[in-house]
Amino acid sequence: MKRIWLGILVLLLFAAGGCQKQTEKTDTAPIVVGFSQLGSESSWRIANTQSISEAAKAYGYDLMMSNANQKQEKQIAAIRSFISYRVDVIVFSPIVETGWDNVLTEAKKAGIPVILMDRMIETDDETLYTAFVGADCYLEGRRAGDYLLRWADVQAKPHYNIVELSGTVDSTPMRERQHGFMDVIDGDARFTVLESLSGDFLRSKGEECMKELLDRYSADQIDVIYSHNDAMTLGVLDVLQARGIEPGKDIMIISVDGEKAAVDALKAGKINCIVQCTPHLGEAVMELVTALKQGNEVPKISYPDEKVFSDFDDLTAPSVEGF
Ligand code: GYE
Repeated sequence: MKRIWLGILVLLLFAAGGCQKQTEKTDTAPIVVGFSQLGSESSWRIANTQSISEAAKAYGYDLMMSNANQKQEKQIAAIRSFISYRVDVIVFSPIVETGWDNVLTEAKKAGIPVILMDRMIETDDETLYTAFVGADCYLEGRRAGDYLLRWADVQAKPHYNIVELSGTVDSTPMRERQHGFMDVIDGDARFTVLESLSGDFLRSKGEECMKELLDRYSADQIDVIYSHNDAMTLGVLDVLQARGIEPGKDIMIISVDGEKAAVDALKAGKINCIVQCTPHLGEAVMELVTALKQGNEVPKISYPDEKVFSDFDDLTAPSVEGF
């Protein structure tokens, strides 16, 4: 008899525990992070997704991850599902800058802090996100421009034609990498930007854009290609090489990111400059999550340290390494 009573007691305790888990989180429940990744368009993005998953694991947090395959509606739907699940913190990488106010207002009303990772939003209400962690893309654009100035001084030609391959229209890296670059070269009569085409951060579109450009211009009409990421740059290299044009020599190439294949191409003289942009943001994100859960103040904006690799440097140095 005693055994039966004990059995019933254990069952009741389990039932009570189960109920509690569904309705409210106990202090010992793991922290749940809802992460909306924007897609898988580049090696940068894939390394970034991995960095977030590994860091969540290392910190012992449960990660609810959803990949939006380049669609803003899917990101909005993912954020809504994180809100209804009542995750502890929402982390997301906004594909474009505008159109987030409604869903982020819902998150705010639900009392769920939002960390923007890698890309910014445009909003009149800064309280819609708690923190941003990611590259200073404006500085990256300026760094690309600074390299161009240095290179042009050495070449000492009177004039250079530039073609820009931009990333996803209206995304932070597209806007800021363009803005920073233009701010550096603006007013310098040596430079003309012939065209700016969007390759959407995709290798395949980088290829397409380059083919299109070579339909309109001969190779010697283009002096410089400024590409907003390595994926598109690698597509460009394929097209140039297939046409017998030597990238890095016949046309100067500036890229952004620093993935391994691009760093190898830099070392081989096919790319002249890579402005580094790190995808390894996981640790910084989880640090923020931890601070928020402990009720600590967090910085509104955190930028990682990044470098520039170029043919002005010693490219055999161990620090010149891709991800
Ligand atoms: O440079 C590019 C990626 O948002 C900084 O997105 C990121 C950019 C990165 O697809 O390769």
